[in-house]
Amino acid sequence: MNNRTFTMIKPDAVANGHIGAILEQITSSGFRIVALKMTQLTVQDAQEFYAIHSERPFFGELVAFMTSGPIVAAVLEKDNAVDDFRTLIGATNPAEAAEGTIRKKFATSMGENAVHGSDSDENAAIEAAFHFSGREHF
Ligand code: FUP
Repeated sequence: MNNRTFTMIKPDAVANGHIGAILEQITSSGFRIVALKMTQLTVQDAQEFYAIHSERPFFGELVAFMTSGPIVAAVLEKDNAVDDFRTLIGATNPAEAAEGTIRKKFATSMGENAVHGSDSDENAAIEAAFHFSGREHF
């Protein structure tokens, strides 16, 4: 699946009214939306999704933040999707994100950084399957 990635518009960006602007930047950058939904993670969902970070000091805050309100989950298609999407969103810390990137424009802090983007093709497939059934991919 090297032409697909998974993203979430996180609770901060949803609460701040940025769903439309972020989806517009994603599609105008050449990504096709394959799957899309607004949903809210349970604590169990967030703990499972971010299990790789479970020993990190920020894990509790991360889970609390990611369950604090609705998110928009999506699967995106483009050549070189994982790497190109990570370039489009910018560095994890918005203070270090390049000008024009989604995190530079819409994120408020390292913890509340507006969007998620998968870090590998393998994780993109796992994360897409976590949120969407086969019949929800178009
Ligand atoms: P990214 O791949 O850019 O989303 O970043 P990571 O997978 O390293 O981190 C996942 C999420 O954990 C980030 F989006 C925000 C949070 N995080 C912190 O709150 N503090 C940190 O020091 C690192 C990550």
